[in-house]
Amino acid sequence: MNWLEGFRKTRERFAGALRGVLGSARPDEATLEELADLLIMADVPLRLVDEISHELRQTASARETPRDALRRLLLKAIGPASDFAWPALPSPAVILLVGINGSGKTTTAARLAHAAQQAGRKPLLGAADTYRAAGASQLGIWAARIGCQAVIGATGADAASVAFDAVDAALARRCDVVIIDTAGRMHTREPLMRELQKVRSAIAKRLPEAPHHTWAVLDGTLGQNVLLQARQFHQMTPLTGIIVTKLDGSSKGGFLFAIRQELDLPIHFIGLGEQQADLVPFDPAQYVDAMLNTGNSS
Ligand SMILES: Nc1nc2c(ncn2[C@@H]2O[C@H](COP(=O)(O)OP(=O)(O)OP(=O)(O)O)[C@@H](O)[C@H]2O)c(=O)[nH]1
Ligand SMILES: [Mg+2]
Repeated sequence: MNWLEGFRKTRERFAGALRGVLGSARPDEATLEELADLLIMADVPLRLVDEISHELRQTASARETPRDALRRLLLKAIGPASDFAWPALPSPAVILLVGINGSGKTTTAARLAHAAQQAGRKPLLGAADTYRAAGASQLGIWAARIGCQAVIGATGADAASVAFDAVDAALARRCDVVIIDTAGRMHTREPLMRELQKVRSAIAKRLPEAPHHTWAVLDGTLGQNVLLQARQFHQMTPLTGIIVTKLDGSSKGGFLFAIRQELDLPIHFIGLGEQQADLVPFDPAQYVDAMLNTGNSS
């Protein structure tokens, strides 16, 4: 799945209006208003939409074309790429994944392990989702498929001790990246959220500087609603970044701008489909170009 296809639903929202804007040296007022409405529906933050409308009104007298102006604004709003790189991680490094139910944590843990392996690291998957038998076995199946090490917690086991065991096993087995999957939890459920603090301190007990990364895995179909989730998780267990999944099923792909503007956290990876290879490093320029592409196919 490529970027254009991954953001197809979002683009379809405003492609028509965008064509009107980009196709003329001087877009008319009705087209600009239509574009603003559609961008808002795609969850592009209001402030950015206002800025875009303002700038596009100026392009008639400026030397910059509407397309160049829009591209410049969007690139500025999305900011630079994250500096995450597998080779730069210390050895061993621990990455903790958190998020609400069904956001894509387990799938993402497996895909990250695969990506780490491709980058020449030796990953270990830790299944600290001990609420449901299915949670742990799902990750075990992934580990077998990828061919990587795994520590799978028994159903009902203490998530914190599974996380400890995973780090311990990684040290014993000389694995150098530990990816820990946790149970989905509502950001509003205080006791469940507290459990994350226990998981975190158990990890640090075995490896003092860990976890090196804590990433919130957010469901891209929910749009800006995930901002609140991310803030709550950030309070419980300081985040070092965001992963957004399911963008292929979302028409609100414009909310990545809101993440960058409201949360001040890097977006490390995004999910553009159901295949293993569909979790890709977030590339701001590819994102902006996918947004501005007005063709109707890949
Ligand atoms: N289309 C699409 N589906 C995805 C993507 N990422 C994950 N999914 C699907 O989302 C569903 C839920 O994924 P899981 O990884 O089980 O989610 P989870 O966060 O572990 O769920 P809980 O453990 O129940 O909280 C699965 O059917 C995945 O295949 C993506 O980028 N695109
Ligand atoms: Mg899961």
